[in-house]
Amino acid sequence: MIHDLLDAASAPASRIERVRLFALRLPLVHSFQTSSHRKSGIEHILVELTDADGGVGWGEIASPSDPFYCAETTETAWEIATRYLIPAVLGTASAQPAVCEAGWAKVRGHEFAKAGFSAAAWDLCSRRHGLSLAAALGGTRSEVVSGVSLGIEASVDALLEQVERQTVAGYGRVKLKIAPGWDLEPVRAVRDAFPGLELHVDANAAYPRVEEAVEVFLALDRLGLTMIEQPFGARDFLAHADLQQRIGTPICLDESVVQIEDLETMLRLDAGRILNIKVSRMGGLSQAKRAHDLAAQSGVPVWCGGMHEFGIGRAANVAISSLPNFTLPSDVSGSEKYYAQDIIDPPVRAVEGTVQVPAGPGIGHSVDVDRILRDAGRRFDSAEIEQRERPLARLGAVS
Ligand code: OSB
Ligand code: MG
Repeated sequence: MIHDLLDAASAPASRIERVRLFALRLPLVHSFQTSSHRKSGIEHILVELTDADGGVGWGEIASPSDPFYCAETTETAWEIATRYLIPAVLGTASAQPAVCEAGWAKVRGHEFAKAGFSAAAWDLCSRRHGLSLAAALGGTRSEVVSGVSLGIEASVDALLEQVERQTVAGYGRVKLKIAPGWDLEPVRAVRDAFPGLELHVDANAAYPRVEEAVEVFLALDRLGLTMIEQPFGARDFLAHADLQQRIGTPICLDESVVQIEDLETMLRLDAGRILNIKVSRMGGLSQAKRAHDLAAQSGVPVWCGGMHEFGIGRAANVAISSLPNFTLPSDVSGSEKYYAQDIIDPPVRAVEGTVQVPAGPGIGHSVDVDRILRDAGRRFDSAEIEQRERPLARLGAVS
């Protein structure tokens, strides 16, 4: 029987006894530039939950270091995790995801921080019930089609070289980052050189809401793109709706959709016709599943976006991408596109642009705990704190 892990009553779990956090930095094999900034390495926070029976679950807080994609940073995630989320999960009766999420419900925002804890609870509980995370979430696919996301390069030639490299590696969909000054010329060049490639562009909210900006999108509309992702500001549903009425290419929203209500706004205003579901941006797997279900009911296809996750977050992205309405390629490219050595075994592998959904329990990969213990910078262990003074209950009091 498949337990519904969203329903506490049908999926019993014991309480969480210990939480550890590890801040880990990995170098990127190729530096990545978006409309806002350039990165050569990534620091994420890994969350380990241990329950009273010794069951363990892992999650990843994939917040960027700087508040340029959203307001969160690694620092704010660490603060929220240690002050509020750890006390919340230690104070709840069960490791069941819905119970943990209810435990921190009064904490507003901080979706990336919550998402790491949510994923760890899902991993722990699906393992406990002998289910793969994909099956626990309601996934139906045994493999997931992946695309790759390419940053802004120093020149059009350098970009063409990257596209060549990734198509040779087997990926059939490429997403290009665009920004004012880096849009029509590079996208046309890629379109001309790779006419059959499934191509889309992502502006990460970089365009002002002015008529000259719209001209760029009217021109991009003629290049046969699968979608144009998040041209305008996160709160600017109206600008997206106006543009969507003028172009045939579907607009895809990313930064704009943080809560289910945002998706409802997008649907009501026709501000986009595709949804990028990022587990981190939506505060975790339960919310991501809800967004998937609502989009499915509304006939809006979804795909899973990435935040350069290490293996733990990447595996959770593969699992959610196995749900039926993830009908467009997800950003779940193989680990080696970003990291020389991932922290899970085996790493995520894409063959001909396709990733197998693991059938083993939980995220379906083993976590390289020795490596994490060796290489992590900052760490937090609730067991050490409890031995010292047990301040957690006090810190958990939110008024
Ligand atoms: O908009 O998808 C985005 C990375 C950082 C911030 C925003 C985005 C991205 C990516 C990462 O495109 C793609 C990936 O993880 O494969
Ligand atoms: Mg995006």
